Amino acid sequence: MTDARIAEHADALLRAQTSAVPIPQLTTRGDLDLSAAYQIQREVFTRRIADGERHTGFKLGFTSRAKMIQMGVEEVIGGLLCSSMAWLDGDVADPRRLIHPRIEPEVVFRLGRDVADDESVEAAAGAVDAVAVGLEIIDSRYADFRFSLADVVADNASAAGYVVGPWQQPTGDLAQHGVILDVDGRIAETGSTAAILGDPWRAFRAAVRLSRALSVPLSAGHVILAGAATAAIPFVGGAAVRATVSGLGSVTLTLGTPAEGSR
Ligand code: OOG
Ligand code: MG
Repeated sequence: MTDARIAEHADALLRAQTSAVPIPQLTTRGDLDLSAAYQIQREVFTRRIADGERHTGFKLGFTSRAKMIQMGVEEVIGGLLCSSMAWLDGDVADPRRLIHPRIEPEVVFRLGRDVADDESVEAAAGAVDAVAVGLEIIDSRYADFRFSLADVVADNASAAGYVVGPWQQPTGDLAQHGVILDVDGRIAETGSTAAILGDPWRAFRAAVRLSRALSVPLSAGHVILAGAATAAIPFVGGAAVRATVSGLGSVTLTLGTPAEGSR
């Protein structure tokens, strides 16, 4: 794909995100292969960084069957996280910046040091200095939240926001922890961290490999989202959504109503 075409697709996605108006899938306008899709993802991100955002980490998508089945996509994908996506536990997110947001529970890794290009993925696990429960807001820039694999890759794996609960000491055992997603105290989804590629640590290693294939640095202070263990649920105005992972604690995010969004 030509640079001009990549720039055109990046423009469209960036405009959809900043105006909160969805666009048709890019693949309805011609072929898009995965490598071009990742180039578009990177181009949008480069523009956001040029606009003053900071690179804060990396996310995986479709690491669980629940997510693959929900969205009809069968391959693990990566996306880039930046500072304007980061919320604090208990925050109220502004719905005016979102199109049709959904929210899902995540396991989050924090890096205490850079991951070196030449270290093994096993050694890279030693860079993790904390783990936590998280919530991710996904907000496809495509109409009706529908996309092909290449579309969703170009759209940065639908990344729109994330919030991290209290950091915990990293533990080798993350594989069999119960996951609960509740809305205003009512359970909406339940699952197990085993749904995340069998073990969130396996997702961490997949993130190291994928970030290398994409030449995305993993640096001290970055967070890595392992991918949701359950299907995502609609994030509706006024709803307080909490994710709990047994042994890791809880984290909450509320979506404001249009009149009261905090930012
Ligand atoms: C893509 C994002 C997938 C996950 O955790 O599996 C993802 C989407 O579902 O729109 O973030
Ligand atoms: Mg996710």
